[in-house]
Amino acid sequence: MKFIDEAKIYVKAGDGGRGCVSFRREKYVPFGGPNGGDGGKGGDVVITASVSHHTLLDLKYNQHHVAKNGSHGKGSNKTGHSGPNLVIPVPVGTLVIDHETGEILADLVADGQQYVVAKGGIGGRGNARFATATNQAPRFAQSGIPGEERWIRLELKLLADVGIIGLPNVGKSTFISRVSAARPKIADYPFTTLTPHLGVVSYGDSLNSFVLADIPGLIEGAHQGIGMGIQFLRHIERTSLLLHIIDISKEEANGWRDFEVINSELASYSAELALKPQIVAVNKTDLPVTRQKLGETISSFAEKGITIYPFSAATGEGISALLQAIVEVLQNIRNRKTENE
Ligand SMILES: Nc1nc2c(ncn2[C@@H]2O[C@H](COP(=O)(O)OP(=O)(O)OP(=O)(O)O)[C@@H](O)[C@H]2O)c(=O)[nH]1
Ligand SMILES: [Mg+2]
Repeated sequence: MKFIDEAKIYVKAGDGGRGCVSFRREKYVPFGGPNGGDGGKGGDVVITASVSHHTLLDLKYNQHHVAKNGSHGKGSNKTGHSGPNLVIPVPVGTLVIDHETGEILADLVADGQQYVVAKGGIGGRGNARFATATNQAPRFAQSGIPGEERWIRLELKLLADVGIIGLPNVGKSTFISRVSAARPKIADYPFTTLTPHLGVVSYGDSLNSFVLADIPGLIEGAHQGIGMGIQFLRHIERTSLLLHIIDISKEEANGWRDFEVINSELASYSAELALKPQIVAVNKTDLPVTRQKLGETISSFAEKGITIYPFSAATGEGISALLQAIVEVLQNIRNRKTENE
């Protein structure tokens, strides 16, 4: 399942510094010549593809990017310092588009690939440069050229990093709405979600943002077409990690049994999917029945070596610990991927 992440940003390169008007003044040198240095170049705005960035989320909230100006020239033929380039890191796979014309300026496909979106202005020439045989003491210098500026659009096709699985009604959609801008329908009946939804989640550092996919709930027999069937599993085939949500808020619910039902449906769909790492979380800890059954559920999973993350999508309790766990696992998987490359 593809999903476009977008950000529109304003970039302005630094202006060139002004050239200097200055004359040599030394004792016993009656006619010191002009010695005004040139202005420094303004910094460029450079977009750089980086494997450690995964979404455009931080750029959505940070729209203006202005590089520093070059400094002005000085006397004694000193050229002003150049403004440093302003580097904007984006995920690998980002398209850089001119907002006004719609023209694709760059397709950044490799780690470290760079594109200068706004060139810094060159510095103005100091008066030393204008000395001629007929005008040996020019009293003028150039001003610097302004840095380029433009609005650009960044576009990234995202693939989900984490897929949410579970029975209908466990609160998959409520969770994704709580942690991202995705707004799938939520209701107190099974099969509320009829199509997959993706959301970008940021947790802590923007480097840790990831894409979460909510798909319709599965039930026993889904592989035979019961309920919504298992065809939606193809949307999470390429994720790195599954978030398995369990609901024990009904008296008769048994967390372990539900967990096994879903896993056997996964296995009927694809052995590869069934082998993906899972984080298991119990939702609805705000409800008394859930709280009452939580201890025994945690122990029954612990016996199999599985940690349970309890949370409430309704109140937000436990969500931060759950996101932390997801981000840590993803980080490990991403690190391993980079090592292998
Ligand atoms: N009390 C309580 N109710 C919750 C919580 N999370 C979700 N719910 C409720 O559970 C019901 C189902 O929530 P959904 O988010 O639609 O569940 P789902 O897993 O997406 O369901 P399907 O799309 O049908 O598979 C809704 O009535 C939610 O309001 C929670 O933390 N506490
Ligand atoms: Mg849903």
